[in-house]
Amino acid sequence: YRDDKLPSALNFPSCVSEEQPQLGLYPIVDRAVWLQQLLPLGVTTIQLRIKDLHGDALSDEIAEAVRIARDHHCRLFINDYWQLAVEHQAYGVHLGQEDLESADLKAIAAAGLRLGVSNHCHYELARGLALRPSYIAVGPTYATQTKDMPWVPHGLDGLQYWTEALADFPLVAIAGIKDHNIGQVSATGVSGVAMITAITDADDPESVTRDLMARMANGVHAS
Ligand code: TZP
Ligand code: MG
Repeated sequence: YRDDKLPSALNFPSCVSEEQPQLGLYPIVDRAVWLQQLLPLGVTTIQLRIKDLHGDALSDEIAEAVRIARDHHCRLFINDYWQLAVEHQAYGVHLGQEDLESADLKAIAAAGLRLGVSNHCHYELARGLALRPSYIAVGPTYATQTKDMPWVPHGLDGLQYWTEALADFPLVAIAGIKDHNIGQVSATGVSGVAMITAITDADDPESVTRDLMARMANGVHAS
């Protein structure tokens, strides 16, 4: 990593408010049509993570997702494509550590977009936090097949450590989170719980999403 390429003292807007104090269930999806399906259920944060479109098709998909998210007052983070996120005035951008040097972070902040950053260890967390992002994602919480993750899962103890170390800063847990562990994950005090396959591979994604939101709320209250 080249830290000398990173700007300092950026100020990204907050992604939590009095009306929406937590990020909540945070589905990660690859098409705008998922927003049409999930946002009416009350999902308040979502990420569009597209890996297989280019040019106009990519731009149109992002524009469509921004429109749907606006209609539902949902916080939409665009993965990777920060220029298109700025162009279409998305709510925010999500970047991995490897994206931080090439993205124009100043332009993202200047356009008023929020920033979420992925982190997998202490070093990355320090690097991510120095940018003063809107939220920090930490993973892998559990093992996952969805993305190559060379890090040892940190589990609930790791999450508990991060939530205490970072106090009120919004944290998002990711990787391997399913219906059977989401209650325990949210009980650690994380603001958001991100997941892909628990929702996108479900036979009935809508009922699974409702169930996950209910389990998450119970986990928070049980802590
Ligand atoms: N980043 C870290 S883990 C992951 C991403 C995009 C995939 C998580 O997917 P799943 O299916 O919820 O384990
Ligand atoms: Mg990326």
